Amino acid sequence: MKLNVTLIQRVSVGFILTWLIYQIYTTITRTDGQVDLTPWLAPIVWEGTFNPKLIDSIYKQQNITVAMTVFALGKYTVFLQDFLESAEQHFFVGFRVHYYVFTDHPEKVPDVKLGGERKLILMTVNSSSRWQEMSLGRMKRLEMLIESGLVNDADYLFSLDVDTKFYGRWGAETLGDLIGVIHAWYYSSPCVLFPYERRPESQAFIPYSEGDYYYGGAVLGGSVKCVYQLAKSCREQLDIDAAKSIEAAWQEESHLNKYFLYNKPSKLLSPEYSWDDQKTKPREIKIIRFSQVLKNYAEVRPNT
Ligand code: UD2
Repeated sequence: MKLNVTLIQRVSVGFILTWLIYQIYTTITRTDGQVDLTPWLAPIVWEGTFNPKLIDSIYKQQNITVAMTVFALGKYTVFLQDFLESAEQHFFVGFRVHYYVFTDHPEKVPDVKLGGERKLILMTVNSSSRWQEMSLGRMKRLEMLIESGLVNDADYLFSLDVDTKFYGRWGAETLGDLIGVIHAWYYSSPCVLFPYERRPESQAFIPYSEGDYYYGGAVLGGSVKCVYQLAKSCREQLDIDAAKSIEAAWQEESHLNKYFLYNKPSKLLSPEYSWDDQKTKPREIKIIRFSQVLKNYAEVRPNT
């Protein structure tokens, strides 16, 4: 009897290990030169899978405008200089780009020299006393910006974290209807380890049996219409949670993950497009294009 129990335990451990290895193997789908596809046949953009000149020339013929929103509230204005200067070097170079900078401290927005056909629109907003609200409020502000008609002239819209910096090209390969980025800390983790919201009472709830990828909240994008649907839906879900005094595990990032589970992105950006300066570059990451910079949370956040 004792022997049987030990055998069952060994078989179970063996089964779990095999399953974990299989999950990790199927999650790391990095290939060289070949286009990676999600199970719903959306491409995952990795270095070496596209021709930058060719893809830019296709979109240049269409004379597109790319809008980008960035939020710098409270002390996060300190990140704007590096963010904007590096964006000028790498983000849609040669395209018409409109930056919408949301801030409660317009006087702290640096005067960065912009290239031709690139402009910055300052959006002054009210301050907030909690960092969670500044992060959460982005969906509502994005929804309102699109409703206001201000971005009507844009074909595509991205919303990016400000505590970041561009280190490499970010061009037309990132365009599509609905764009999400695979989180740098979870691209090789099995789905059950993703930090999705696991409490059923939250609108962001995802059960352990579901999930495709873990998407970072630092990057979202797509056509203005699709970004509007995303922002509106996430804002509605956030409002329902707020009415029940629930804040999802990773604020709007949790709701974004729920949205993408049922509204699959048409293109995924690899973690090259949202790395973390804290994280050493492994072999499978050929280039870091955009990355979260190191920050002292106690210094930049009004509350911790
Ligand atoms: C993660 C996500 C972030 C967001 C957050 C959950 C990544 C790399 N980052 O980062 O996108 O989903 O978790 O809430 O996936 N902000 C201000 N002022 C503040 C606080 C925040 O302007 O005082 C804005 C700013 O644009 C910032 C963003 O909100 O980039 C997200 O806040 P964060 O970077 O502090 O969040 P973090 O590092 O936990």
